[in-house]
Amino acid sequence: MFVEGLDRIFRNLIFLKCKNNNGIMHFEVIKIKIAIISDIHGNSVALKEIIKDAEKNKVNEYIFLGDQVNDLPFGNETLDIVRKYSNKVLKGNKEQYLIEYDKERYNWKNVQFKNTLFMYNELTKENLKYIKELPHFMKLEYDGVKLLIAHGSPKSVEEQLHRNRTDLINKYTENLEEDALIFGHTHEKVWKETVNNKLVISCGCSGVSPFFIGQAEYVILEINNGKIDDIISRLVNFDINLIKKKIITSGILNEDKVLMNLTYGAISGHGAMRHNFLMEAKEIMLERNGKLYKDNAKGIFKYFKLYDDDIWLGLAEKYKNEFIF
Ligand SMILES: [Mn+2]
Repeated sequence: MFVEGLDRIFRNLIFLKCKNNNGIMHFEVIKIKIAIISDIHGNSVALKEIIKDAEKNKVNEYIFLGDQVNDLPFGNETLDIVRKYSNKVLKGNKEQYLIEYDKERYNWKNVQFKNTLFMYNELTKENLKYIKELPHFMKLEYDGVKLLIAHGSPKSVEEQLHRNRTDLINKYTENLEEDALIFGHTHEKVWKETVNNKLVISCGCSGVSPFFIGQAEYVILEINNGKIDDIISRLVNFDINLIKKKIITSGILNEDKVLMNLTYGAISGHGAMRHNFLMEAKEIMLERNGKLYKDNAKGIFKYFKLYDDDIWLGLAEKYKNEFIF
């Protein structure tokens, strides 16, 4: 571990010298490797495996695209790792919920909302302060290659740039100054495309992807000779049984078991169950109210789909054979 840490420091020293002493000290072409990690959602177990894999691949830099915390209840552990490895970290909608709750203190009684409250109460003061200071997007430059990174879209943490939203992707690349637009949030598998002569990279979901069983996806971007040389999607295994144990000992199950069942379902091969549950909940809620959101919600909470308890718990009863907790 100690040797690994030294190795990383050495790697970054070379990278920095190369960057800062342009014209003064000459180094032969050095590849810059950047690990881009999005949507960890509190899965510190997966994050540790990603870091191991990225270190083995000798990355120079780490970028985190937001939603580091929630839905899994290991937010502090996750943020402690993120803060140790990077200062290129964005906020996602999940951080924004905690930040705005800190201000608004909604008194919503919904069982589903207890997951957000749990994390809010768990976060250390230091970590709460830390997430409040994260930016929505960042402009970065490596060896002349310019990147615009965002969680959802350059406009908002909540906007979803799904692959089929060619209208939005066209809009955001049309007058883009940077060479690449890089984001997460949709939980789609990693994909990349060239649009309007700009590179568009959707970085997948590291913590709770419904497309893999016990595997986390992230991206390694390679910059070589002032050009993006390669975009590699990496898949690493993590221990879902360890997550199960950690969920049980975290205390979250005393608050709301349903979301944990859906989230654990997503990473253990029952992504379809999670999808169907949420679609049904949405349909029933819309039929009943004509809307999914609370009337008194402000800011980002205007997008927080909050289901009535009888819907949330009723569907839990319906799906109980597929629930593990
Ligand atoms: Mn998100």
